[in-house]
Amino acid sequence: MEFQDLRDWIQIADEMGELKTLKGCDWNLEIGAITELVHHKEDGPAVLFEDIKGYPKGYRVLSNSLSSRKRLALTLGLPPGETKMDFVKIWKDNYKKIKPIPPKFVKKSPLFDNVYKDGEIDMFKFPTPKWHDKDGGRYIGTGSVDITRDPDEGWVNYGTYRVMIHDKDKVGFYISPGKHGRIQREKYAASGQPFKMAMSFGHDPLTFLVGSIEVPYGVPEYEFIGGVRGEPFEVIEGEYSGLPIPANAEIVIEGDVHFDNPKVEGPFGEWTGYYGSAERAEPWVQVKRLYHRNDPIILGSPPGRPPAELGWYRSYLRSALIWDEMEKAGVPDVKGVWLTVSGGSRLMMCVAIKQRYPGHAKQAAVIASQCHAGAYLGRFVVVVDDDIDPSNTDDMIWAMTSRCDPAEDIDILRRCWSGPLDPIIHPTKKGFNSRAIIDATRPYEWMKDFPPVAESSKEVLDATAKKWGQELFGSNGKK
Ligand SMILES: Cc1cc2nc3c(=O)[nH]c(=O)nc-3n(C[C@H](O)[C@H](O)[C@H](O)COP(=O)(O)O)c2cc1C
Ligand SMILES: [Mn+2]
Repeated sequence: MEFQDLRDWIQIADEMGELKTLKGCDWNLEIGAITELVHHKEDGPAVLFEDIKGYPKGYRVLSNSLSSRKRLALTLGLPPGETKMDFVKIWKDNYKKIKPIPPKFVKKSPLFDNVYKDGEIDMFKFPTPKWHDKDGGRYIGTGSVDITRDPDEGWVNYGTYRVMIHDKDKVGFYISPGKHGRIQREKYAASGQPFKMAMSFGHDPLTFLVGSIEVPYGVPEYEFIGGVRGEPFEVIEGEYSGLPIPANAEIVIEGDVHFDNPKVEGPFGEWTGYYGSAERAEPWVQVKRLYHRNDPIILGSPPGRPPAELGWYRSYLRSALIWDEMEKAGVPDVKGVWLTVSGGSRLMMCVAIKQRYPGHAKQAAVIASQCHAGAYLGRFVVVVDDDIDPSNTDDMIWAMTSRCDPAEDIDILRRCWSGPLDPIIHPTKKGFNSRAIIDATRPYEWMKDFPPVAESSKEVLDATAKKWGQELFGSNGKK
């Protein structure tokens, strides 16, 4: 792996031409708006904010770290491939080989350069952005990980769950039902035993990435990070909580979770593009220790109206997981899977298959819509033939509009897995939603007689692009 911490990563991204540095921006909405401008664009740059208004010169924020394929490949230590589907395949093959590796406990960390205890803690000492106009507060935790230990089973989870500053020594957090941190939190709430928690607000982007994808229950994310890196991930033991904390982190807190007098958390702009879960009273953390490196960097990744960073990188990763789960469920000849970034990498999925038998397309669609990686808060599943690139929205819509007769080819699944964030579900009915299964393949029974496609053969197009592409487009035409 080319980087050991966020600072190495920033330097490499800069050398790759993948980073912009801006000076003099305002934490109040300006950093958020700039992040929106860059994350709405495919392969937009990462942005490092320096000299933030009202804060010491070295205190920085990095946003949009993972939204380009090149930076995602850097972060995972993999080649970027030539196309989106290439990289989905590269990650799918790599994912199968990852074996969790136990962490290495170390004593030294630059986090110990600045340590604050009870009475000295001020969470407002960092240039935490107010990301969007209607947010209920300043969210220091967006590209962050919340660190919790299962009180019965003993294993530790790192989950990316948003964190809002309530007060100079109090923060709030939100975890959706079913997430690992939420299951653990509910065990503490039920037993009444003390619940200590740690949170890291800046670290290398691989830590964030792993904290925000579906690592299996019971597997500590730091062991999965070790597996991706091919070497143990270094952690320190938190002085207050005893929890394993990334040694390479920039800003970390430890504290006690309070269930009494819950505090209003939210609203916060969410990945669906709305304030769907509104604001609720939630448990909060009394901060007992604050550690930070000199000149600390917050890693920011605000969700919001798609396309956004969390859609770009998770479309690659989650599409590969769905593909893998479909194969494990015995669906043959899957040729590609893509979650559209405009659906927040969940709400719309396209699956390409080579049709082998009657019913193959429906089988593929139903399994894709209900397998673990695809089931939560989905909406539309489109199945296409293998001449369609599922990551190309124009291709997918052409297939839908030309190979799908709605009355025949659309089915609805009801009472599927949704959640509080689903904007179209009325607040009193949240929890379930429905799925549209759209068969946009050529009808199996008369596939051979289906009208031929009006275009030159692939060989002719490829040869022509090779000959003239540079002159016409300044590239070979591939993305
Ligand atoms: C930027 C970002 C913010 C997120 N915020 C939350 C959140 O506030 N609450 C939540 O439950 N999940 C949130 N998620 C999704 C979780 O990180 C994701 O479901 C992850 O798999 C949870 O970890 P777990 O599988 O260990 O529970 C967020 C993801 C990203 C990328
Ligand atoms: Mn987990």
